[in-house]
Amino acid sequence: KKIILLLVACVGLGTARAQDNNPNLGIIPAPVSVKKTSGAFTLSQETTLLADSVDNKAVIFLADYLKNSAMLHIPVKQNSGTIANNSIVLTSVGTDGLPAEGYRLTITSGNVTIAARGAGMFYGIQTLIQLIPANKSATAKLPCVQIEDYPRFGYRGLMLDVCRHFFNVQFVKKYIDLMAAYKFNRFHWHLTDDQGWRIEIKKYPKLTEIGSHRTSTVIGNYHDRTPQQYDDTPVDGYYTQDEIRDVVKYAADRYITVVPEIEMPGHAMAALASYPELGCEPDLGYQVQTTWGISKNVYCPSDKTFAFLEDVLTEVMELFPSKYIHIGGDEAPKDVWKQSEFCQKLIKKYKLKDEEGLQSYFIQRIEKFLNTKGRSIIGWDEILEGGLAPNATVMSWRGEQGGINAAKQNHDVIMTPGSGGLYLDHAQGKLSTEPLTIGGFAPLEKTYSYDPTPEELNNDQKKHILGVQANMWTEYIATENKIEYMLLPRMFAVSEVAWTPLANKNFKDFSEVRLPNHLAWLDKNGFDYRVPTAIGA
Ligand code: TNX
Repeated sequence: KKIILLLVACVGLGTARAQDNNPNLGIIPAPVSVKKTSGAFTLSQETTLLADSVDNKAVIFLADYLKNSAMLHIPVKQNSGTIANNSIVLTSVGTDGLPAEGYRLTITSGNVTIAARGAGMFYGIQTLIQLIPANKSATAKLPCVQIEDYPRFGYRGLMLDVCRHFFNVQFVKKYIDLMAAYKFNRFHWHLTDDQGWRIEIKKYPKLTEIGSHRTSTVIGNYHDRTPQQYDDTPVDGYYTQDEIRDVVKYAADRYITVVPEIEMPGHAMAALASYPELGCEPDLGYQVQTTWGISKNVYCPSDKTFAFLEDVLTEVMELFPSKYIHIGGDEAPKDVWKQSEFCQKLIKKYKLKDEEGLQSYFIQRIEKFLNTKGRSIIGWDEILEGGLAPNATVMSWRGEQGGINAAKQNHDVIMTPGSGGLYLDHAQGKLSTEPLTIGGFAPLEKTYSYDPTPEELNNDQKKHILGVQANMWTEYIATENKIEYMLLPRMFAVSEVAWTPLANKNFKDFSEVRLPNHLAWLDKNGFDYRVPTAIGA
């Protein structure tokens, strides 16, 4: 019996993500500055939690965490100015000179203090949580330390494609929980595509009646990896507007903005199947697509289509407070527009150069609509073709060149190149031993080593790099377990790309010293993940 108890105690300690003996205390993403001092703070049921405001959402998050995960029922008290020993103090005092989203966490043997404002308080709390053993006994010792920390980039994103396969609200929240714990702040929700329309739009019920159902899937040999396979499992599902509001609030409570993506003019088959009049050939018999890859059918740039998209975006704006609305823009073949008399007339009428000019006209018209409502667009880097919309932010996915060109034109950029290891649908190891993936290779070290600021840009241009994002496309990911396997631990690497100053990044320290405790924490919490191996193994 004693041996079993001892084992349990060891496992308990192992689940603290922090490590006393590591200069970064085991924290991921590695902070800006960590100065260890001697001694420890004892966290217990007698500890008090003092805050400037008891209904601050970061403060509530900590109290809930202590109650649910650390079994410490510690009510929040208003800070009256006198601070007794054995308190956790959350305060805006002492934040002078802190950059946006930053915090100062000081642990002495007497008290824990987090000085921060807004999101910074939430991130200070996330760091503190990493220092608390998850299944601690009645008390826990936290190492004395002074941490000053703030992010390298303001946009720290993760994308989830819920179109190719659908994932329910509960799982989306789990994804958001992971993001919050590792200091991501933008959840890019890919809601519409050829293979499924996943957001309820009241004015156009057929989008979900028809567009959210796929009868079967042809698993093509997209990258010559597999013989053609046929899967007759139907893929159905969409989020009601109430569910979306719930997710948006859940994310906001964790300082995460949800950026919705409504694809146009391509990746629109599910919409065309629902409302064929939005295509250039309404009698063609559009179907929700059952194969992967690029569809040659796209929205027709007609007044009907613009009225439809404005209606859709109006409902989208009511649901999502995000300044940015992602309008897609990628992979829109121009063959149909080339052959359409209507499109050719438009090109003449608006004195456009060609079909690329027409796509640029399309995106600019949508941008104008969203700008008048106080919103801004993000588009995939194809929106550079034919000329950028005046205020557009570019997501550079086909390498960095699109982002470089956009920054040189004084446009904001989010770097998310597949070639930089940011495509989480790419394999993490030897194809022969990995589960089926789409092609592409993104081992942990490659993801970790990515730097979103290309040498070629001067310092002013670099300011346009708002940040970085990793993408989870789900053609070959049908289950929650597989998402976790593809996400973990690569998203931890992405968190350091997005948060940690370049000078503090160190793959050996990350992977060999700090990561094991985080993997133990994943084990403890029942996540699937890929055990890291040397590159190519
Ligand atoms: C390209 S990245 C796409 C997606 C696919 C992905 C697969 C982008 C803007 N478009 O439609 O799912 O590749 O890796």
